[in-house]
Amino acid sequence: MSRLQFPSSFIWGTATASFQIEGGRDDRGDCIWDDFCAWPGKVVNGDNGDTADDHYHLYKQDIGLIRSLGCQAYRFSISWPRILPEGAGEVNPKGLDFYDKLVDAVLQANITPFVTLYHWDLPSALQRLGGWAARDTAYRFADYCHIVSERLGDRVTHWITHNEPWVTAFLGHGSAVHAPGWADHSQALQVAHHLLLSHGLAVPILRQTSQPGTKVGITLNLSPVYAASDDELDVKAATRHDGYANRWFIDPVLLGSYPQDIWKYYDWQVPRVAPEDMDIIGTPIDFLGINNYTRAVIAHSDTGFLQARSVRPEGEYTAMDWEVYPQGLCDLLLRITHDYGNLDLYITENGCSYDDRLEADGTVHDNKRIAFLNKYLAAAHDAIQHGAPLRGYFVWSLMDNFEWAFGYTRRFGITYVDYQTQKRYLKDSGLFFRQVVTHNGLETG
Ligand code: IFM
Repeated sequence: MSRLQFPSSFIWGTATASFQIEGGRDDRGDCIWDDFCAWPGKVVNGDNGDTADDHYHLYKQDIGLIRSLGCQAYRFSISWPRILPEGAGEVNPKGLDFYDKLVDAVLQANITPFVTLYHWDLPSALQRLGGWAARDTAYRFADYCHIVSERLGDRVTHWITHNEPWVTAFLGHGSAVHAPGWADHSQALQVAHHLLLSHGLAVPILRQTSQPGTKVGITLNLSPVYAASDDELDVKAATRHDGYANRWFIDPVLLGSYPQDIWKYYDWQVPRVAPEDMDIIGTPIDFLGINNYTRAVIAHSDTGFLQARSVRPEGEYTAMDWEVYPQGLCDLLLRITHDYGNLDLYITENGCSYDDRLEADGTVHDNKRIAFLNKYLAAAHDAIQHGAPLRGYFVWSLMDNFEWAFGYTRRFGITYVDYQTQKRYLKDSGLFFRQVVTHNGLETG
């Protein structure tokens, strides 16, 4: 038996997001996901976030759970409509108080909060004014960040502006499978630009209103892209897909410019960009958060927005029908390091959904999840050995929760949640993760 040991300063954590776990609907304004859930046929079973995991009331117990795992950090997000029910204007004091207490409880448990400002719950009032398609929303986001960081910045030392802007832009506005449910690719590109702009506007605000030394970053969902064959057409399609899914977001944030190959390809669909925007978006950040679950394998197609189609390789798949491809995580981390330089990296999400079963004795034997985590963690370790400045890993998720358009039918947690009773049951993968955190490493062989 040998051990893959992580660096002594490595940070282990779990991740969640406000709409997916909080519930507490009466104490916040409406958001676009409330509206989407009410739209017949959009969310499986018509599920919604009204109660979710009732974390709004059970947060102390949930922090106890994180503490019992030995984690050094907890990544959660703030609900914008809980702070500003109308998106702007009057602040809901109860909302600020909730996060104030949450941050204190996290710190008291000796856990560092990593706070995400936007994990998809845009106030409905702002959607009525155009949502992210309206440039003004970027400025409203900056105002909201100011309000939050003025209150919490004396204690929060790690801020994440956005979670997965690609998802908001393209699933929310390109393919209509996420809120607000639009299907217009050129609009999605404009939305992506406004999300990036709002990130750039927020960075200096978060720094100014927090303690010296506070770290500010963004979380992108990134997947390594492989061509389905050596055929030149497939290789070019894979490069386009990489431009669309990865570089369209990393380049503006880290290089201050859109990737020119894909900009030219988009042609008339490119977003309107004001002269000052790229400098704002490229404001230096302290770390990049990476969410990775799988890879993309791409072949040429004669039709479609990108003239590229996904190929489904033989292999192992999770309940989301995402391929288990741990080598992709290592390839991705090394590629980011190679192409963008020595910026601190965190895996802010990684995990998997399987059809878990709660046994009569309260156990959940989720061996597939353990195998998944084992392989992805070994891949992360490999990347560190080869020079990736990876500083931490957050498993998605602390507990089962509302999985967007899949409602409660997909379980990603290392803790099982019985939604009828709101009881939590640590799964075998939770016990496994605790071992990893305790030993700061993995047993192999
Ligand atoms: O549940 C989501 C999370 O909100 C964002 N990243 C991917 C997870 C699994 O789909």
